[in-house]
Amino acid sequence: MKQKKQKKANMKTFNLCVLLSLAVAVHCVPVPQPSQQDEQLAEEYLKKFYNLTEDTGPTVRRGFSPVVEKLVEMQRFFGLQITGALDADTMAVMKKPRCGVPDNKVGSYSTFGNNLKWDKNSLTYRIENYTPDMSVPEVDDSIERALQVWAKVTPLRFTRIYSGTADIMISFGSRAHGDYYPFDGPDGTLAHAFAPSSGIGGDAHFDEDETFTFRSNTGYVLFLVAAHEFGHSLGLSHSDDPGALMYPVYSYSNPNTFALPRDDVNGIQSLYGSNPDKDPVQPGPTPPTTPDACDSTLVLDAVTNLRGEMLFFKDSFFWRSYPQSSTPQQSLIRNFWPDAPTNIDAAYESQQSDRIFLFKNHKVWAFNAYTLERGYPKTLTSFGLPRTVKKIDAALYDVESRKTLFFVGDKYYSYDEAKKTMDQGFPKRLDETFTGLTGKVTAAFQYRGFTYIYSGPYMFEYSLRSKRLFRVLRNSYFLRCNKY
Ligand SMILES: [Ca+2]
Ligand SMILES: [Ca+2]
Ligand SMILES: [Ca+2]
Ligand SMILES: [Zn+2]
Ligand SMILES: [Zn+2]
Repeated sequence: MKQKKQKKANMKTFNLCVLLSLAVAVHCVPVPQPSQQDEQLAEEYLKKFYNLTEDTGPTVRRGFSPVVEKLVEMQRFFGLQITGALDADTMAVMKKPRCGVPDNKVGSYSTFGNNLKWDKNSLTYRIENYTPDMSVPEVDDSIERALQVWAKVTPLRFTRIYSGTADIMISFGSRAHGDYYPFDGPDGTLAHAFAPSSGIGGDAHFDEDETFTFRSNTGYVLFLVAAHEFGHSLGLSHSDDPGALMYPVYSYSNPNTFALPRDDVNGIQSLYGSNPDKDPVQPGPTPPTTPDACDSTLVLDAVTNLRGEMLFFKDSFFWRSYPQSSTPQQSLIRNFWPDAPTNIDAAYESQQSDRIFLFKNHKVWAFNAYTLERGYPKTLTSFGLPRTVKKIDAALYDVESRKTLFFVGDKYYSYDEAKKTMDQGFPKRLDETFTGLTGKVTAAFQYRGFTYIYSGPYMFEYSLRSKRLFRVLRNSYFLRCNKY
């Protein structure tokens, strides 16, 4: 009998590793040596997804082993710190559930090259067998909708056949299943698919050792996994855009509200063009776009410190910036805090209680590492803010005074973290303390003793103690654009 493991909190476990590693950076605990198990896992990962081979000829080139070269390639793809070592962040990414197709290029959407695509727009598909995890109609519906994701934005049309050989043969199998790419049991590789060509080309295989679901966020949503795999079946390779469907790592999103992201639309249309039947009156949802650190007009939702790092929030995403590194790593908020809201208003870190607070409208969420604290979300009144305050623009923790400042319109409040009460004499007018600030406050945080107040794409640098404005900077001062 086949054993099926419950994958209830997989992502969470990995995320914890990532967050705990933040503590390492602050407290300068020596990085622990990777275990033998991790080393072996890493080697297999690099062989499977980064084309690391056993015999790479002369192993030492300028002092770098092929393993380190491939590791650097992998770290670059995922926007990790390029250390060439098996640090905690790198191991955490390697342990995430993902697609079995190798990551062959750094960049946003990519194709397999050599114009590898179907030379016809009418394709057939056949579902060869079913997973016992879901009902037959649920599997049929998931597969059909996953193909329609691509049909909606291209001239491609899919017809189901029930016998014979289809262009896209779809099957479930475990371990060795008839090609040279055996699956690996529960987790790890979830599925793989082959680029367009005859025979096995276009076919999609799903690892039966996974628990697939129709729409639940426990187990893997078949629709999401299939939509990704069919991207390969049609000629797309992996994207390093963490918001893209073609990102190699699985992440849950609600299948009922799924819209194909911009990066994937651009990718598939580069091969097949747009949908000639698209309704010009009701063109459907706008493809979601991943925020770009290189966009000089970018207005951040919130900025905060977290255990010595800087976090920059925008829409469903955030960037982490390590003090020692110039490459910020972009991730989906839900991959770290599954219970957190997106499009937040404000964020701050209370060093007092080792919590990060996220604000949206009249609610506040408190997290310790990735865990939502009991009793949250609460309302803004839990801080003693008046009921008339329906949302805040920004929040900032002042290390020296141990006060948290809440920015609301042209005023700000001061909260005493130790006493857990609002300070008397507030709200104060912004310009009493922050001279030169004319526009609305959009985000705020402190770094190395300076206070940074964001207003749109600009950042005002103050000393709180002397109430002096030092410089007006651009977003890009901390959130570096790392293209080229
Ligand atoms: Ca085929
Ligand atoms: Ca697997
Ligand atoms: Ca804000
Ligand atoms: Zn893939
Ligand atoms: Zn296969």
